[in-house]
Amino acid sequence: MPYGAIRYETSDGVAVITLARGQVMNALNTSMRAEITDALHRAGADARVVVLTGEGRAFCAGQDLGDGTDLATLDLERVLREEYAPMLASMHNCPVPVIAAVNGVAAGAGANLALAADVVIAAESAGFIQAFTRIGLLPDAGGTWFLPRLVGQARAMGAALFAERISARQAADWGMIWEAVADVDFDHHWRARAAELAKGPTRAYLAVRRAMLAGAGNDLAAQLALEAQLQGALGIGRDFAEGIAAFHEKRPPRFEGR
Ligand code: LHQ
Repeated sequence: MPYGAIRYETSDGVAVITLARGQVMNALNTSMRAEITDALHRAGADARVVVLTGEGRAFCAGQDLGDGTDLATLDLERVLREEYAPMLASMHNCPVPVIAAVNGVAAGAGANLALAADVVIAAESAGFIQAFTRIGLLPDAGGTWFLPRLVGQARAMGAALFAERISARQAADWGMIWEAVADVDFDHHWRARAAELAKGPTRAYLAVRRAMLAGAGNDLAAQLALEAQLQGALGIGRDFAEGIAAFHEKRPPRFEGR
């Protein structure tokens, strides 16, 4: 699929998807959703980590509200089921870890797209806005699933009802994201983080995601059984053997992601 609404680059095991509609703050339209979905599938084969970021001063302003579509007659249920859900699923099920490098404002579905990543790193000047109720909607793109898990019910409800801008620093303090980084260091920092994960034990990272997310729906016995099952599979993998060898040889491990 040729890309026009995003850019896709890979190097040294890192795939970078850049939302590239800077003139509208990288607002999401049908093409961009299809391209992100496609690129996430591709990245799973091309790289050992994928980074989602935005061009210009925004990460993503959510649904494109100004592309001429008559929003009053748009079938929102269809758009969410057929275009947003596959995009979120391709992120959530991506066979390599996903980093959202939030370079600027992330609003509406743009905020929740970021929160679907495994790790969110934001520039200090960035912010997150659950903008939906400002236009009479509820948080979609997974917002009602991710937000309460990340920050708890009280903060999720406040963020949705007041629809205020939550600064990157506050988001980090709340545990909504992994870290807020000074703007001058941001680019270098997320690239270093991505490079680190690209050299890591990919299968272990995916097992971490799976177990962490399953925990909310499991009782302790079921979760211990899942951990045992996943650890059993990792225990016969090459990366575990390499990790143990490196430990004994007092050297950094050379993981292959297998
Ligand atoms: C935009 C947008 C935008 C187009 C800024 N679209 N142009 C799913 C299913 C289907 C339909 C409904 O929605 C959904 C899910 C959703 O995502 S609903 C939520 C949609 N997003 C929003 O409500 C956010 C709207 N934008 C804003 O609140 C502000 O623009 C933010 C806070 C993002 C940035 O504020 P400022 O930094 O003050 O910039 P600005 O407002 O001046 O915007 C700059 C330009 O970007 C401007 O264009 P212009 O030609 O005047 O320079 C905006 O019109 C354009 N823009 N967001 N979503």
